[in-house]
Amino acid sequence: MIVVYTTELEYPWGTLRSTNASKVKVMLEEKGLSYRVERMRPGDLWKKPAEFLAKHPLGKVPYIEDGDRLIYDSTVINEYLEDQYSVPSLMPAAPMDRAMARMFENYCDEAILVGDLPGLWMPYWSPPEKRDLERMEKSRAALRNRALAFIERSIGEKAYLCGEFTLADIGYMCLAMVLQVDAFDLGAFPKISAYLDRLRARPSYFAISPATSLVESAGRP
Ligand SMILES: N[C@@H](CCC(=O)N[C@@H](CS)C(=O)NCC(=O)O)C(=O)O
Repeated sequence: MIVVYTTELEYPWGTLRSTNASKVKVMLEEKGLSYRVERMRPGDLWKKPAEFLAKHPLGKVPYIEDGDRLIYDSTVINEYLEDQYSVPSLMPAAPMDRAMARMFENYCDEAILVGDLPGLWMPYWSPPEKRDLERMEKSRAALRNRALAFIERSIGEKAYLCGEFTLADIGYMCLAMVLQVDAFDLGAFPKISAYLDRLRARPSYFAISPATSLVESAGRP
């Protein structure tokens, strides 16, 4: 059984999860693979004890163990899962379509998950009175000006970024998770609003939904 190492905690305002590790959980769910979640202490992400660095040399989550194989980085892990467990395929077939899927995936990582989203997401791991509201508002504005404007244009009339659901959409499911906790106003982005609702309606979203408890989302037998 595959083991996913991540950080997840329950709060009164929802179950919060590592965005990058949530990409991997959704991929495992979409592939119908058996897995177990191993939760690390959030403090270890900053303290980076030696035993953690021995597994992931950057001291980040996620990493997975698949038998005696250890793989880190959400993008690398999801490509590994696609290569190793090819049915159902979550990548288009044609080379240019595959490049498009990878570009959307890369955009989500760079502009959103390690770009403008942490400034909004990290404060939720603290009680309301300790949150930097100005930083959160700046992150919302940055998201609106860059990533949301780009996705609104890119999604067009399609159901998913590449037409069919692919690996490219998975990172945006993690955006859906964060914006749900934030009750983010998507009034100016009707296409994204419908797209994120479509992503939230997929059964795989249950594994990362803020409404899903830790007990309910510890893996798949
Ligand atoms: N490119 C990495 C980014 C992983 C990442 O930044 N994870 C965050 C949690 S969502 C983390 O571990 N942060 C601690 C740190 O940056 O040192 C991936 O996709 O896995």
